[in-house]
Amino acid sequence: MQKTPQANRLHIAILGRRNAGKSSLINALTNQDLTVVSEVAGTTTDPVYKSMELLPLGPVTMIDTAGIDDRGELGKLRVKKTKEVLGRTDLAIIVIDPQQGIEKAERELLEELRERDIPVVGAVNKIDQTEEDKIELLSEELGIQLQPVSATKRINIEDLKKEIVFNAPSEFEEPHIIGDLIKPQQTVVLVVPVDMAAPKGRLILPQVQTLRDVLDNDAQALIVKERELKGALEELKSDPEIVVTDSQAFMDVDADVPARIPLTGFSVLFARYKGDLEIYTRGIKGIDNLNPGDKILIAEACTHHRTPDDIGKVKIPRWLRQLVGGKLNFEHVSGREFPDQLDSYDLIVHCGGCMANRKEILYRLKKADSLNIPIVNYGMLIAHVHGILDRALEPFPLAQMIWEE
Ligand SMILES: Nc1nc2c(ncn2[C@@H]2O[C@H](COP(=O)(O)OP(=O)(O)O)[C@@H](O)[C@H]2O)c(=O)[nH]1
Ligand code: SF4
Ligand SMILES: [Mg+2]
Repeated sequence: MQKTPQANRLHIAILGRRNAGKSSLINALTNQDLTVVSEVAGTTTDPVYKSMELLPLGPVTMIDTAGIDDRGELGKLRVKKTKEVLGRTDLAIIVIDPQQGIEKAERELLEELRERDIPVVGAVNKIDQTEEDKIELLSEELGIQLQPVSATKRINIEDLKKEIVFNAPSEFEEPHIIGDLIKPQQTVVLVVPVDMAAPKGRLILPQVQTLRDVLDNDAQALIVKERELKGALEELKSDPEIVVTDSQAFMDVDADVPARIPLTGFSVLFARYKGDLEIYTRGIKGIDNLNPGDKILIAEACTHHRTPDDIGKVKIPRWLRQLVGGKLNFEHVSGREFPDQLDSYDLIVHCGGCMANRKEILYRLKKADSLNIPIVNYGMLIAHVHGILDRALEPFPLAQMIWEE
C-alpha cells in the first residue's frame, strides 16, 4: 500500500468547522490515534495527509483540514489553505457538529463542491450527545442526507465507509500512459538522458510509471541514453512500436529515429495521462499569439530541487522571449499554490505534474480553458519551440487534428 504513488490515490478531504471532530473522524476511519485532536479550536492551519486502505477502493489519501470558519486570528489563512485542498479532492466529507449547527460556511462549501463536481458525503458527528430529531433537522437544513456518526465512540463508522465507497467517482480510473498505443509482445524504446539534472542513482517517476505500464500490458521495453539510441535501434531485429524520449533530448532523438518509427515524449504521454492533451494542444497555439510585454504564469506542482539552468525559471522564459522577440513578464508559483484569478495572464505554462493528482491538474486546465487562456505544459512547449510537435503528436489523432486545424 505504501508503494502506490501518492498522486494516484483517491483523495478524500474531511471538511467542516473547527472542533466538528474532523481529526477524530479520520482517526476513527483509519483506526489510529495519530492526528492532532484538540479541544482548542483551530490547532493547525496546514492540511495533513494520511494514507489508508479502504476496500474495495484500495489505497486512499485522507486529507485532514483545519476548518472552513474564518473566525479567529488565523481564520483567513485557514480557509485559504482548506480551499486549496479542493483542487486535489476526489471526494469530500462534510462534518457537522450538531452543537454548532449549519451556517453560511457549510452552505458555501457545499455550493463550491458542487461547482467543482466533487462528490460529497455528509456526516453529523457527536451523536452520542445529540438527540435523533436534531439529526434529521440538520439533513433538511443542508439539503443532503447526513450520516449520523460518533468519531470518539466509534458509532456508525462502517456505514460512513460504505457511503464513501458508494460515492467515490467512477472516473477515478486513470487513462493509460502508453498501454493503448502498444500490444502484447511489442517493443517500446525509452530514451532516458543521464545528465546533471537526473537524480542520483534512480529513474524519475514518469519513466518508472511508463515502464510499469509497458509491463502491465505484456509488452517489453528497452531503455537507453540518447547516445546509445542509434546503435540500439540498429541492433533490434525489427522496428520498435514507438520510441518515447525525455523532452529535453527530443532534438537529438528526432534525428536518430527514422521517420517510419513513431516518436513521442514522456511529457506528451503525461500531458494526456495527467491532464488533457487536447486542451494543451489548443494552448500551444496561444504561444504563437504572444506579444512583448505579455504576462505569463509558470506553475510547478511541487517544490523540487532547482539546477542553475532550471527549466521553469531559466530555459522556458528564455525560449519564450526569443520566440516573441521582446520582454515578457513572468510569475512563478509552485507546490499547492495556484492563483484564484487567472484573467490577467496571457499564457499559463504548467509543469508535467508528475507529483500532482490528475484531478488537480484537470481543474487548473479546465479553469484556464474556460477563460480562453492558453495553457500548455513544459514538454509540449519544448517540443513546440524546437519544431518537433508535429512528430510528437502523430500517435494521437485527435490532438493532431486540433494542431493541424
Ligand atoms: N462527545 C463527542 N466528542 C467528540 C466526538 N468527536 C470529536 N469529539 C471531540 O470534539 C473535540 C474536537 O475534535 P477534533 O477532532 O479535534 O475536531 P476538529 O477541529 O474538527 O479536527 C475534541 O474534544 C473531541 O474529543 C464525538 O463523536 N463525540
Ligand atoms: S513535473 Fe512538476 S510535479 Fe513533477 S517534479 Fe517537475 S515540478 Fe514537480
Ligand atoms: Mg483537527
